[in-house]
Amino acid sequence: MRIDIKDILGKWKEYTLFNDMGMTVSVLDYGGIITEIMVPDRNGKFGNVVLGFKNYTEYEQNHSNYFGAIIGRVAGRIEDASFEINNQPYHLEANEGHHQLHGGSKGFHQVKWSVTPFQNKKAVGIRLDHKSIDGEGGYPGNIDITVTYTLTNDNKLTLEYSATSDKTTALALTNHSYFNLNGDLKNTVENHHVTIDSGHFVELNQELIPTGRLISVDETSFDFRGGRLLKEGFEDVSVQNKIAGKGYDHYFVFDHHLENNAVVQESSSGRIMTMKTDQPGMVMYTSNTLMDGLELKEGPSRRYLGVCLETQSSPASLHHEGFPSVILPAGECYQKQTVFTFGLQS
Ligand code: G6D
Repeated sequence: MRIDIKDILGKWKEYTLFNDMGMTVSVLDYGGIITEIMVPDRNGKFGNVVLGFKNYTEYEQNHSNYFGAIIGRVAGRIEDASFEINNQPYHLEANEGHHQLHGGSKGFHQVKWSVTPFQNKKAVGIRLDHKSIDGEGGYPGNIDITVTYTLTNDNKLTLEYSATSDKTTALALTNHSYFNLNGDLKNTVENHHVTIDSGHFVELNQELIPTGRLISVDETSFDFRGGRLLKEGFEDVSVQNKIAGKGYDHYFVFDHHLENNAVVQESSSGRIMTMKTDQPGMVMYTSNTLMDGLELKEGPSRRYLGVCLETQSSPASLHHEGFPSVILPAGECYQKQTVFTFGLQS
Protein backbone atom coordinates (compact mmCIF):
# COMPACT_ATOMS: atom_id res chain seq x y z
CA MET A 1 0.00 0.00 0.00
CA ARG A 2 1.19 3.50 -0.74
CA ILE A 3 0.18 7.01 -1.72
CA ASP A 4 1.73 8.86 -4.65
CA ILE A 5 1.36 12.65 -4.76
CA LYS A 6 1.62 14.60 -8.02
CA ASP A 7 1.65 18.34 -8.60
CA ILE A 8 -1.06 19.37 -11.06
CA LEU A 9 -0.88 22.60 -13.08
CA GLY A 10 1.32 24.14 -10.38
CA LYS A 11 -1.72 24.72 -8.14
CA TRP A 12 -3.34 21.41 -7.21
CA LYS A 13 -2.20 18.04 -5.96
CA GLU A 14 -3.42 14.61 -7.07
CA TYR A 15 -3.23 11.82 -4.50
CA THR A 16 -3.19 8.25 -5.83
CA LEU A 17 -4.03 5.54 -3.31
CA PHE A 18 -2.62 2.05 -4.03
CA ASN A 19 -3.78 -1.09 -2.23
CA ASP A 20 -1.89 -4.42 -2.40
CA MET A 21 -4.29 -5.83 -5.02
CA GLY A 22 -3.36 -3.32 -7.70
CA MET A 23 -6.49 -1.20 -7.30
CA THR A 24 -5.85 2.55 -7.35
CA VAL A 25 -7.98 5.59 -6.58
CA SER A 26 -6.80 9.05 -7.66
CA VAL A 27 -8.19 12.22 -6.07
CA LEU A 28 -7.59 15.94 -6.58
CA ASP A 29 -7.52 18.39 -3.67
CA TYR A 30 -9.61 20.60 -5.97
CA GLY A 31 -13.23 19.59 -5.43
CA GLY A 32 -12.15 16.32 -3.80
CA ILE A 33 -12.55 15.08 -7.37
CA ILE A 34 -12.05 11.36 -7.95
CA THR A 35 -10.21 11.44 -11.28
CA GLU A 36 -9.60 7.70 -11.76
CA ILE A 37 -10.39 4.30 -10.20
CA MET A 38 -8.45 1.37 -11.67
CA VAL A 39 -9.89 -2.13 -11.05
CA PRO A 40 -9.39 -5.44 -12.94
CA ASP A 41 -11.75 -7.17 -15.34
CA ARG A 42 -12.31 -10.94 -15.42
CA ASN A 43 -9.03 -11.37 -17.33
CA GLY A 44 -7.08 -9.41 -14.74
CA LYS A 45 -6.78 -6.40 -17.06
CA PHE A 46 -7.03 -3.15 -15.11
CA GLY A 47 -9.23 -0.37 -16.49
CA ASN A 48 -10.52 3.01 -15.35
CA VAL A 49 -14.16 2.81 -14.20
CA VAL A 50 -14.96 6.49 -13.66
CA LEU A 51 -15.32 9.45 -16.04
CA GLY A 52 -12.71 12.18 -15.80
CA PHE A 53 -11.15 14.89 -17.93
CA LYS A 54 -7.96 14.28 -19.90
CA ASN A 55 -6.91 17.92 -19.41
CA TYR A 56 -7.23 18.85 -15.73
CA THR A 57 -7.85 22.54 -16.39
CA GLU A 58 -11.28 21.44 -17.63
CA TYR A 59 -12.24 20.57 -14.04
CA GLU A 60 -12.04 24.28 -13.22
CA GLN A 61 -13.41 25.60 -16.53
CA ASN A 62 -16.32 23.20 -16.95
CA HIS A 63 -18.24 22.49 -13.76
CA SER A 64 -21.49 21.51 -15.47
CA ASN A 65 -20.99 17.78 -15.09
CA TYR A 66 -19.39 17.71 -11.62
CA PHE A 67 -17.24 14.71 -12.63
CA GLY A 68 -16.08 12.90 -9.45
CA ALA A 69 -16.60 15.90 -7.19
CA ILE A 70 -17.72 16.34 -3.59
CA ILE A 71 -21.13 18.07 -3.78
CA GLY A 72 -22.48 20.47 -1.13
CA ARG A 73 -23.70 22.25 0.87
CA VAL A 74 -26.84 20.60 -0.53
CA ALA A 75 -26.62 18.10 -3.39
CA GLY A 76 -29.55 18.19 -5.80
CA ARG A 77 -32.04 20.94 -6.57
CA ILE A 78 -33.52 23.34 -4.01
CA GLU A 79 -36.81 24.72 -5.33
CA ASP A 80 -36.78 28.51 -5.81
CA ALA A 81 -33.28 28.52 -4.25
CA SER A 82 -34.89 29.14 -0.89
CA PHE A 83 -36.04 27.45 2.29
CA GLU A 84 -37.15 28.31 5.83
CA ILE A 85 -35.77 27.11 9.14
CA ASN A 86 -37.82 27.95 12.25
CA ASN A 87 -39.75 30.52 10.14
CA GLN A 88 -36.50 32.24 9.14
CA PRO A 89 -36.30 32.45 5.32
CA TYR A 90 -32.98 31.85 3.53
CA HIS A 91 -32.40 32.93 -0.08
CA LEU A 92 -29.63 31.07 -1.88
CA GLU A 93 -27.80 31.75 -5.11
CA ALA A 94 -30.00 30.53 -7.97
CA ASN A 95 -27.60 28.91 -10.43
CA GLU A 96 -30.16 26.97 -12.49
CA GLY A 97 -33.08 29.17 -13.50
CA HIS A 98 -34.67 30.24 -10.23
CA HIS A 99 -33.52 27.10 -8.42
CA GLN A 100 -30.24 26.07 -6.84
CA LEU A 101 -28.34 23.01 -8.10
CA HIS A 102 -25.53 21.32 -6.16
CA GLY A 103 -24.75 24.13 -3.71
CA GLY A 104 -24.51 26.86 -6.35
CA SER A 105 -21.41 28.28 -8.03
CA LYS A 106 -19.65 28.44 -4.66
CA GLY A 107 -20.42 24.78 -4.03
CA PHE A 108 -17.90 22.33 -2.65
CA HIS A 109 -17.09 20.96 -6.12
CA GLN A 110 -14.92 24.01 -6.74
CA VAL A 111 -13.27 24.29 -3.33
CA LYS A 112 -9.57 23.44 -2.85
CA TRP A 113 -9.77 21.09 0.13
CA SER A 114 -7.00 20.82 2.72
CA VAL A 115 -5.71 17.24 2.34
CA THR A 116 -4.00 15.01 4.90
CA PRO A 117 -2.84 11.60 3.61
CA PHE A 118 -2.84 8.64 6.01
CA GLN A 119 -1.79 4.99 5.99
CA ASN A 120 -1.93 2.11 8.45
CA LYS A 121 -1.64 -1.67 8.23
CA LYS A 122 -5.16 -2.06 6.88
CA ALA A 123 -5.85 1.03 4.85
CA VAL A 124 -4.58 3.98 2.90
CA GLY A 125 -6.46 7.20 2.38
CA ILE A 126 -6.82 10.95 2.49
CA ARG A 127 -8.74 13.26 4.76
CA LEU A 128 -10.13 16.41 3.14
CA ASP A 129 -11.09 19.40 5.31
CA HIS A 130 -12.92 22.62 4.51
CA LYS A 131 -14.57 25.40 6.52
CA SER A 132 -17.67 26.91 4.93
CA ILE A 133 -18.46 30.30 6.47
CA ASP A 134 -21.83 31.55 7.68
CA GLY A 135 -23.84 33.00 4.78
CA GLU A 136 -21.76 31.33 2.03
CA GLY A 137 -24.08 30.73 -0.94
CA GLY A 138 -26.91 32.01 1.29
CA TYR A 139 -26.72 29.13 3.79
CA PRO A 140 -26.66 29.76 7.57
CA GLY A 141 -23.92 28.52 9.86
CA ASN A 142 -20.17 28.20 9.99
CA ILE A 143 -19.57 24.55 9.07
CA ASP A 144 -16.42 22.47 9.51
CA ILE A 145 -16.57 19.61 7.01
CA THR A 146 -14.35 16.54 6.76
CA VAL A 147 -14.55 14.00 3.93
CA THR A 148 -12.39 10.89 4.11
CA TYR A 149 -11.61 8.54 1.22
CA THR A 150 -10.24 5.18 2.42
CA LEU A 151 -9.02 2.25 0.29
CA THR A 152 -8.56 -1.25 1.74
CA ASN A 153 -7.23 -4.54 0.37
CA ASP A 154 -10.74 -5.96 -0.14
CA ASN A 155 -11.11 -3.37 -2.93
CA LYS A 156 -13.49 -1.24 -0.86
CA LEU A 157 -13.51 2.54 -1.31
CA THR A 158 -15.16 4.11 1.74
CA LEU A 159 -16.38 7.70 1.59
CA GLU A 160 -17.08 9.24 5.02
CA TYR A 161 -18.61 12.66 5.53
CA SER A 162 -18.69 14.52 8.87
CA ALA A 163 -19.64 18.09 9.71
CA THR A 164 -20.79 20.36 12.51
CA SER A 165 -22.47 23.75 12.22
CA ASP A 166 -22.80 26.54 14.78
CA LYS A 167 -26.30 27.30 13.45
CA THR A 168 -29.10 25.00 12.35
CA THR A 169 -28.67 24.69 8.60
CA ALA A 170 -29.26 22.49 5.53
CA LEU A 171 -26.58 19.95 4.54
CA ALA A 172 -26.59 17.03 2.09
CA LEU A 173 -23.12 15.98 0.97
CA THR A 174 -22.39 13.42 -1.72
CA ASN A 175 -19.86 12.39 -4.37
CA HIS A 176 -20.68 12.83 -8.03
CA SER A 177 -18.56 10.10 -9.67
CA TYR A 178 -19.83 8.70 -12.95
CA PHE A 179 -19.19 4.97 -12.99
CA ASN A 180 -18.67 2.91 -16.16
CA LEU A 181 -17.70 -0.70 -15.41
CA ASN A 182 -16.87 -1.49 -19.05
CA GLY A 183 -13.52 0.10 -18.24
CA ASP A 184 -11.79 2.84 -20.25
CA LEU A 185 -15.11 4.05 -21.74
CA LYS A 186 -15.32 1.08 -24.12
CA ASN A 187 -19.11 1.35 -24.15
CA THR A 188 -21.98 3.29 -22.58
CA VAL A 189 -23.75 2.13 -19.40
CA GLU A 190 -26.83 1.02 -21.36
CA ASN A 191 -25.59 -2.55 -20.82
CA HIS A 192 -25.14 -2.11 -17.06
CA HIS A 193 -27.36 -4.35 -14.92
CA VAL A 194 -28.47 -2.41 -11.84
CA THR A 195 -30.20 -3.56 -8.67
CA ILE A 196 -31.57 -0.93 -6.25
CA ASP A 197 -33.19 -1.75 -2.91
CA SER A 198 -35.98 0.77 -3.36
CA GLY A 199 -39.77 0.55 -3.69
CA HIS A 200 -40.37 4.30 -4.17
CA PHE A 201 -38.83 7.22 -6.03
CA VAL A 202 -39.45 10.97 -6.02
CA GLU A 203 -41.61 12.35 -8.83
CA LEU A 204 -40.08 15.26 -10.76
CA ASN A 205 -41.70 18.11 -12.69
CA GLN A 206 -40.46 19.43 -16.02
CA GLU A 207 -37.84 21.54 -14.21
CA LEU A 208 -36.54 18.38 -12.46
CA ILE A 209 -37.93 19.74 -9.17
CA PRO A 210 -39.61 17.23 -6.83
CA THR A 211 -43.40 17.56 -6.92
CA GLY A 212 -43.77 16.27 -3.38
CA ARG A 213 -45.07 12.88 -4.49
CA LEU A 214 -43.37 9.57 -3.80
CA ILE A 215 -44.20 7.09 -6.58
CA SER A 216 -44.24 3.29 -6.21
CA VAL A 217 -41.80 1.59 -8.58
CA ASP A 218 -44.28 -1.30 -9.09
CA GLU A 219 -44.85 -2.06 -12.78
CA THR A 220 -42.48 0.74 -13.88
CA SER A 221 -38.99 1.05 -15.40
CA PHE A 222 -37.94 2.32 -11.94
CA ASP A 223 -38.31 -1.11 -10.32
CA PHE A 224 -34.72 -2.25 -9.89
CA ARG A 225 -35.41 -4.53 -6.93
CA GLY A 226 -34.88 -7.62 -9.09
CA GLY A 227 -32.29 -5.89 -11.26
CA ARG A 228 -32.68 -4.54 -14.80
CA LEU A 229 -30.58 -3.13 -17.62
CA LEU A 230 -30.35 0.66 -17.57
CA LYS A 231 -31.20 0.87 -21.28
CA GLU A 232 -34.79 -0.21 -20.48
CA GLY A 233 -35.24 3.28 -19.04
CA PHE A 234 -33.60 4.84 -22.08
CA GLU A 235 -35.80 3.14 -24.69
CA ASP A 236 -39.20 2.16 -23.33
CA VAL A 237 -39.51 5.49 -21.59
CA SER A 238 -42.15 6.48 -19.09
CA VAL A 239 -43.22 10.08 -18.52
CA GLN A 240 -40.70 10.36 -15.69
CA ASN A 241 -37.89 8.90 -17.86
CA LYS A 242 -38.79 11.47 -20.56
CA ILE A 243 -38.72 14.35 -18.04
CA ALA A 244 -35.15 13.28 -17.13
CA GLY A 245 -34.09 13.37 -20.78
CA LYS A 246 -34.85 9.69 -21.59
CA GLY A 247 -33.13 8.15 -18.60
CA TYR A 248 -32.92 8.42 -14.84
CA ASP A 249 -32.19 11.48 -12.70
CA HIS A 250 -34.33 10.54 -9.71
CA TYR A 251 -34.08 10.11 -5.96
CA PHE A 252 -34.72 6.52 -4.84
CA VAL A 253 -35.76 5.93 -1.21
CA PHE A 254 -34.02 2.82 0.16
CA ASP A 255 -36.06 0.04 1.78
CA HIS A 256 -33.02 -1.56 3.47
CA HIS A 257 -34.41 -5.03 2.66
CA LEU A 258 -31.42 -6.27 0.61
CA GLU A 259 -27.78 -6.84 1.57
CA ASN A 260 -26.66 -3.93 -0.61
CA ASN A 261 -28.47 -0.67 -1.31
CA ALA A 262 -27.34 -0.91 -4.94
CA VAL A 263 -25.39 -3.30 -7.18
CA VAL A 264 -24.02 -2.48 -10.64
CA GLN A 265 -22.79 -5.26 -12.94
CA GLU A 266 -21.30 -5.27 -16.44
CA SER A 267 -21.22 -8.70 -18.10
CA SER A 268 -18.53 -8.26 -20.79
CA SER A 269 -15.85 -7.20 -18.29
CA GLY A 270 -17.27 -9.26 -15.43
CA ARG A 271 -16.93 -6.27 -13.11
CA ILE A 272 -19.38 -5.78 -10.24
CA MET A 273 -19.69 -2.81 -7.90
CA THR A 274 -21.77 -3.00 -4.72
CA MET A 275 -22.81 0.09 -2.80
CA LYS A 276 -23.76 0.20 0.88
CA THR A 277 -24.65 3.41 2.68
CA ASP A 278 -26.25 4.73 5.86
CA GLN A 279 -27.97 7.39 3.77
CA PRO A 280 -31.78 7.08 3.35
CA GLY A 281 -31.62 7.21 -0.43
CA MET A 282 -29.75 8.29 -3.53
CA VAL A 283 -30.13 10.06 -6.84
CA MET A 284 -29.33 7.77 -9.77
CA TYR A 285 -28.33 9.88 -12.75
CA THR A 286 -27.54 8.12 -16.03
CA SER A 287 -25.75 11.04 -17.75
CA ASN A 288 -28.74 11.63 -20.03
CA THR A 289 -27.66 15.23 -20.65
CA LEU A 290 -23.90 14.62 -20.86
CA MET A 291 -22.88 16.49 -23.98
CA ASP A 292 -20.80 14.96 -26.79
CA GLY A 293 -17.18 15.78 -27.46
CA LEU A 294 -15.68 16.59 -24.06
CA GLU A 295 -12.14 15.16 -24.01
CA LEU A 296 -12.12 12.53 -21.28
CA LYS A 297 -9.10 10.40 -20.29
CA GLU A 298 -10.00 7.48 -22.54
CA GLY A 299 -11.97 9.22 -25.29
CA PRO A 300 -14.79 11.66 -26.10
CA SER A 301 -17.82 12.07 -23.86
CA ARG A 302 -21.24 11.04 -25.03
CA ARG A 303 -24.70 10.48 -23.62
CA TYR A 304 -25.18 7.56 -21.22
CA LEU A 305 -21.42 7.18 -20.67
CA GLY A 306 -21.67 6.99 -16.88
CA VAL A 307 -24.06 6.26 -14.01
CA CYS A 308 -23.97 8.32 -10.79
CA LEU A 309 -25.13 6.94 -7.44
CA GLU A 310 -25.41 10.13 -5.37
CA THR A 311 -26.21 8.93 -1.88
CA GLN A 312 -27.85 11.69 0.20
CA SER A 313 -30.97 12.94 1.94
CA SER A 314 -33.47 14.73 -0.28
CA PRO A 315 -33.67 18.54 -0.71
CA ALA A 316 -37.38 17.93 -1.41
CA SER A 317 -37.64 17.78 2.38
CA LEU A 318 -37.12 21.57 2.49
CA HIS A 319 -40.50 22.08 0.82
CA HIS A 320 -42.49 18.90 1.44
CA GLU A 321 -43.34 16.58 4.30
CA GLY A 322 -42.37 12.93 4.22
CA PHE A 323 -38.89 13.15 2.69
CA PRO A 324 -35.53 12.31 4.33
CA SER A 325 -34.51 15.59 5.97
CA VAL A 326 -31.44 17.64 5.03
CA ILE A 327 -31.65 19.80 8.18
CA LEU A 328 -28.57 19.73 10.45
CA PRO A 329 -29.36 21.13 13.91
CA ALA A 330 -26.77 23.47 15.42
CA GLY A 331 -24.07 21.56 17.28
CA GLU A 332 -25.20 18.13 16.07
CA CYS A 333 -22.71 15.99 14.15
CA TYR A 334 -23.48 15.11 10.53
CA GLN A 335 -21.93 11.65 10.05
CA LYS A 336 -22.55 9.65 6.83
CA GLN A 337 -20.76 6.80 5.05
CA THR A 338 -20.96 5.18 1.62
CA VAL A 339 -18.88 2.15 0.65
CA PHE A 340 -18.22 1.13 -2.96
CA THR A 341 -16.80 -2.40 -3.28
CA PHE A 342 -15.34 -3.57 -6.59
CA GLY A 343 -15.10 -7.22 -7.59
CA LEU A 344 -15.86 -9.77 -10.30
CA GLN A 345 -19.11 -11.56 -11.00
CA SER A 346 -19.00 -15.17 -9.81
C1 G6D B 1 -28.06 17.42 -14.74
O1 G6D B 1 -30.16 16.91 -13.74
C2 G6D B 1 -28.80 16.50 -13.81
C3 G6D B 1 -28.20 16.52 -12.43
O2 G6D B 1 -28.85 15.59 -11.59
C4 G6D B 1 -26.71 16.19 -12.53
O3 G6D B 1 -26.14 16.22 -11.25
C5 G6D B 1 -26.05 17.20 -13.45
O4 G6D B 1 -26.64 17.16 -14.74
C6 G6D B 1 -24.57 16.86 -13.62
O5 G6D B 1 -28.28 18.74 -14.36
